[in-house]
Amino acid sequence: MSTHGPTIHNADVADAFEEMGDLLAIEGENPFRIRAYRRAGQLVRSLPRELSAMAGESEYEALPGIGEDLAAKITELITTGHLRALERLRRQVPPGVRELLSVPGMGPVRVRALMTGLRVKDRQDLRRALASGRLARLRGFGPALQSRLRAAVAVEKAHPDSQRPPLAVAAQYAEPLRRYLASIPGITRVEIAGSYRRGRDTVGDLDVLLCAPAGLDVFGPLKNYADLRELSASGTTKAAGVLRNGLQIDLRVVPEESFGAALQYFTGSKDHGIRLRRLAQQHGLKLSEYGLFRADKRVAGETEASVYRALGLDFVCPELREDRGEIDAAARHTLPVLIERSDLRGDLHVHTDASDGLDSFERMVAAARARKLRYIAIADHAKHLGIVHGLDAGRLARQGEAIDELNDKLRDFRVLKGAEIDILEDGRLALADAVLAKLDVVVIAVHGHFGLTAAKQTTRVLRALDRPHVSILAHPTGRLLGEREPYALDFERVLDAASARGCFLEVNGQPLRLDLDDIHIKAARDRGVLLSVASDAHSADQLANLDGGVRQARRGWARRQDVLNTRSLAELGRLLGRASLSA
Ligand code: DGT
Ligand code: CA
Ligand code: CA
Repeated sequence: MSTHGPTIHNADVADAFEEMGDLLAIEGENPFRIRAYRRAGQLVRSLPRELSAMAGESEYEALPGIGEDLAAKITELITTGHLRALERLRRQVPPGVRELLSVPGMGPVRVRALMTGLRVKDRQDLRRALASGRLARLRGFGPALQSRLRAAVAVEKAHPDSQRPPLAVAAQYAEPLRRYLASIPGITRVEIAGSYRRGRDTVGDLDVLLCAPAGLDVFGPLKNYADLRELSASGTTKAAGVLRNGLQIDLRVVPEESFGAALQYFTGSKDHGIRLRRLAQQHGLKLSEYGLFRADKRVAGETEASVYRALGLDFVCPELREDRGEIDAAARHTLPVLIERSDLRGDLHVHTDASDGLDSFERMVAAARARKLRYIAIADHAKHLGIVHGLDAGRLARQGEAIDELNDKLRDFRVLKGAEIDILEDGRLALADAVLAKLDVVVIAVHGHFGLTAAKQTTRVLRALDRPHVSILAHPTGRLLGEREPYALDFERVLDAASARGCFLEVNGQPLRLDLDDIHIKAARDRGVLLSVASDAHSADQLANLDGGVRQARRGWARRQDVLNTRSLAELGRLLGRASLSA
């Protein structure tokens, strides 16, 4: 790995495309081209597979929204590490102007207006234009925006690297690093601890634990790692570094006999660790990253399990170590038996090329069978304003016929008829009740009007849940990691409604959604509202999102019995109120 140039990750391609889109917009280019780059950027960022691991242009072109031109650009980036078109644009747009894009409230259209209207070329110019009142003369720069910009230019720009990357993005850096470290002679164990191991939805940094003989220089070989931007070692046991995407890494080398204690300590969470140490004290013991000690005698520490056992606790899975009652439960032997991926029998939210998916439903079915599922629900978008290629009642009926035909041929697998239906602003649904009645699974979701007040948003969602035939509320909080906060919603009331009406809440496994989050999952589970762990796959590959969904469900204490799609088809039919599925 060290002999080649740095790996080009999906995030690098996404950054390049998004920057292309921004720069073209500043240049006042064709909106379609701009949108094409932005869409491609978004798509690439959330791809579960690395582009660099794909077969090449033919496979890129099969991705939605990637045509010949973009496929060629991906190839150029991956093979050369550069994009000539981007470098050209960068030369045309002054750096200060580009930097203005990072000011909250500023987009390319506004940057362009500033540049052409007031010859603003950087932050300094913007600050002056605000101070002199000249900005007010510009169309679209009202008092509200002005005060927002004033506040924004007053504070120093946060370094974009300081954002917490989503777990799936961190994994694209962490796993190659893990493999590289494991290949260094002398290193016998590599564990990535911290929030990464706990499966948190985003991670602040990577905490890497290594086991190697005392005195071995492991950091020397690491300096050759292509994805590493900087590394500063203090001695042979401790180092800190930064990866090329800005992700920090903390490295520790620990001896075999205290590896478990160190793993326990650096896995955290901090609050879990503090509570554990307090418990150790109550037992007259001392717990540290070096082991569990009675006076000077080590009583445990070689494995994590030995530490928990010596404290009278059941083993606590990393996903649960957030100080949310897990230590008490471990002491009382009442920890939940967490759901595993192999418990899932189906996936109740997948898309096909009938709407905005990539693959035919036959391919989705084949991929689901290969992943040992017994049923999937095709839940393509229903037609509605702003939904591209959404299905209307007629196309949905024809898809239903095709599904019936396929089901007749399939053994040990069932394709369920479903749809993902927009919740309109007023809480109505984008399809009529009579159409919904014919479906096996009705997935509803908010896809717009995110900015409503909590009262309005809650009323809207409750009204939608009140419709007959509704099965599942998809990605219930609407967050997009790093991009969009959850909308305002009274989740307790949504839980009440779901519980009263026999509806289910989704745990969407898309890497940037992971929605519900762990806290909400636990609340739903505690209330007895079943969860649908779903891939929301838009291609056969993305069925892998189920893994992320399961990890998230585990963090919310979910057991097999808390999850709808662990049930047999007959049981599912009963829970969905669709007798036809039990046949
Ligand atoms: P992150 O990186 O912000 O996503 O979250 P973590 O949990 O990975 O936190 P990090 O990287 O600051 O530290 C890694 C682990 O090291 C943490 O989970 C527990 C342990 N640790 C760090 N600082 C402290 C501390 O002050 N007290 C205790 N008890 N443990 C600590
Ligand atoms: Ca960390
Ligand atoms: Ca750390």
